[in-house]
Amino acid sequence: MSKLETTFTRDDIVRLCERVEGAQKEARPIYKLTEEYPEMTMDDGYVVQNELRKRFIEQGHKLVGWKAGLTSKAKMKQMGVDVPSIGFLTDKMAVPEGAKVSVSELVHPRVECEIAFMTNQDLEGPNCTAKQVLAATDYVLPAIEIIDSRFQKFSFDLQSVIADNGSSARFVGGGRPRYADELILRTIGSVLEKNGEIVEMGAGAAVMDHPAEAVAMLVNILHKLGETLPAGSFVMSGGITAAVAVEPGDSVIARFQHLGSVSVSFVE
Ligand code: 0L1
Ligand code: MG
Repeated sequence: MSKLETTFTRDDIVRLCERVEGAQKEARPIYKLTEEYPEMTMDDGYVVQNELRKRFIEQGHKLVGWKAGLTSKAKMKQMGVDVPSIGFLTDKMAVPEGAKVSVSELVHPRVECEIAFMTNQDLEGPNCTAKQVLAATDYVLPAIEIIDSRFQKFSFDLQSVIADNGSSARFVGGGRPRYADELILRTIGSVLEKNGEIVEMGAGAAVMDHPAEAVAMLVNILHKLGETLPAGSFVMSGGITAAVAVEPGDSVIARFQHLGSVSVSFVE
């Protein structure tokens, strides 16, 4: 059962959900939700996100996993926040390795390199630990997340971002999946190249000291939402570095030590 406490009425939730859904589907920037609801809380943001997830599932989208966001200091600094967040991932957001992504379907596309986890056991909060996450991990793989803040001129705050499903837009998994116990995820290096130039680099420890800590955090937030993480979930642990803006014509490749690389390019 959800433990969220909302200040919103049912009408507020439906109206804000429809606003976010319209912005996502029509690639149309909107004002951050706190412009209208300055007292909006993070719980309010998750209530709107839950409604969006329900609507997408009713429309036939399949929930394939979750993403932890704002889990590295570089990302938090870039966005001016100090708390991580979570969002859901559906089959409609998945993009094959090497694909061309249309920028005209997005508002402010940016890319992040992330370590993703594929689980093989259910995980449940509120006290999930990184050790439990690793025990429930089938394998890890490299991923690129394409985030897309739908808010005008990036003028957003955490509450609005959470309602907007943590800026989730597309994701690409690939590279060389590996068993997590064969690797030291804290020290795995990652380099993000755009058009052949290195634009960001970092290591797994940038994500909450260990990417499995970010997944445990995600499971504990899911408990608040009244959800568990089922076996067979794809979970992205959060950008290792700051996000990098992309435009038509750009090609991006994320290279990971021991995990191979993932690439994607952008067209009009
Ligand atoms: O994936 C994430 O780190 C979430 C980012 C949310 C804020 C943004 O749009 O950068
Ligand atoms: Mg991310």
